[in-house]
Amino acid sequence: MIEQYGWSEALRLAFEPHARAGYIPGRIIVQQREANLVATELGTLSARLSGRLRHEAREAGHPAAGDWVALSSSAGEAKATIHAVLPRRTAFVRRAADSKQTVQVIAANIDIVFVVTSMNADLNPRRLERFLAAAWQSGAKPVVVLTKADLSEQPEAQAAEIATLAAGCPVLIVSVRQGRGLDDLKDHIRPGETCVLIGSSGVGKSTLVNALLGEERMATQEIRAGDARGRHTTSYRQLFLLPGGGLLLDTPGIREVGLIDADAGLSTAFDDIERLAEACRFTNCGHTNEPGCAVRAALEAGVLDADRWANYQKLAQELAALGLTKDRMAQEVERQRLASLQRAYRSAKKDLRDL
Ligand SMILES: Nc1nc2c(ncn2[C@@H]2O[C@H](COP(=O)(O)OP(=O)(O)OP(=O)(O)O)[C@@H](O)[C@H]2O)c(=O)[nH]1
Ligand SMILES: [Mg+2]
Ligand SMILES: [Zn+2]
Repeated sequence: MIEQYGWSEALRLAFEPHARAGYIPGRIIVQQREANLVATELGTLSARLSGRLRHEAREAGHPAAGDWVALSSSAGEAKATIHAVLPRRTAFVRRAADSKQTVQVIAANIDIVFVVTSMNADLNPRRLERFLAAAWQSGAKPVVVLTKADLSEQPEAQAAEIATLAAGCPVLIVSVRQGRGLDDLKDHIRPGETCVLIGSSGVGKSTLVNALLGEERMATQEIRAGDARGRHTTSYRQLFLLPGGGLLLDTPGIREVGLIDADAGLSTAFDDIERLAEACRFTNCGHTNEPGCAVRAALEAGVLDADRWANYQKLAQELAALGLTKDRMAQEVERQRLASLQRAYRSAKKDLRDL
């Protein structure tokens, strides 16, 4: 059963120490504040964090949808306790809205990030660039999904425009209302792979989940008439097994994604700009009035869009401003790693004593 959820040989190896401790593996398929639902060989269990994990979660963040975890469960009970989280292969993270320090993991161990935006008032190139930077940083592959194509006069022209800022990642035109583009979407969801839908409230993420499942499993709701914003219908993250064998994670709408440690993501999302900057005469060119500046030349020739350039600078500044915080977070991660090594060492010593 857990093979369906992407359990692999690599995971089995990573799990060995936990198996020796008597724990069973599982994948978080529903993440809620208090209890998570975890898919295991014993079926779907409702699981809470162990006291120690709960304590650590205050700083390191909670285990997330898509995480593989080590569980204990008493026979015959549908309840379990999560003791450890396996290292993540990839993760889509954002800075929590209320804090500069807290990282929120939105989806773990994902292969594809569908960046979803609808072809109405929601379509905002600058926000899309920000989402794409975060998506590239996750380690998964981004795919842009333009929904509600039925509302656009010229969906192809709009998609072509979006493709110019999407740095080589696929741009799909979809309309659930017209049944359009769903096969293209399915083609990106391979058996055993995990895809996550990310985007503002009301863009039609849950509608896509229902369409791909072939049944209404997620509630959906009309957007507001006044400003076309969504109503935050989905309130928790849930991973679905699709008929084709792929896995799709629905998430609550997020309007903003605060970047965190996204240097590599920014470079990939703005690959065109990075390449221009390499062509500047001076390696430390500030792209203001230096002679031989390739960026200014591209701006003047209209090859580089001025808004895109401004957005790149803004995101780069945002990351630079986080620089200090980032160092502090790195220290914290190192502290936690040492602490958990010490714990493992102590319990190994105890095991030896108990022999
Ligand atoms: N015209 C049109 N409307 C659509 C389409 N797909 C979804 N909608 C409508 O958009 C509204 C919002 O859809 P949801 O699926 O609830 O949006 P969501 O992204 O899940 O929103 P949150 O859960 O709040 O993040 C619903 O009224 C849907 O019927 C489409 O292809 N065309
Ligand atoms: Mg929804
Ligand atoms: Zn320059």
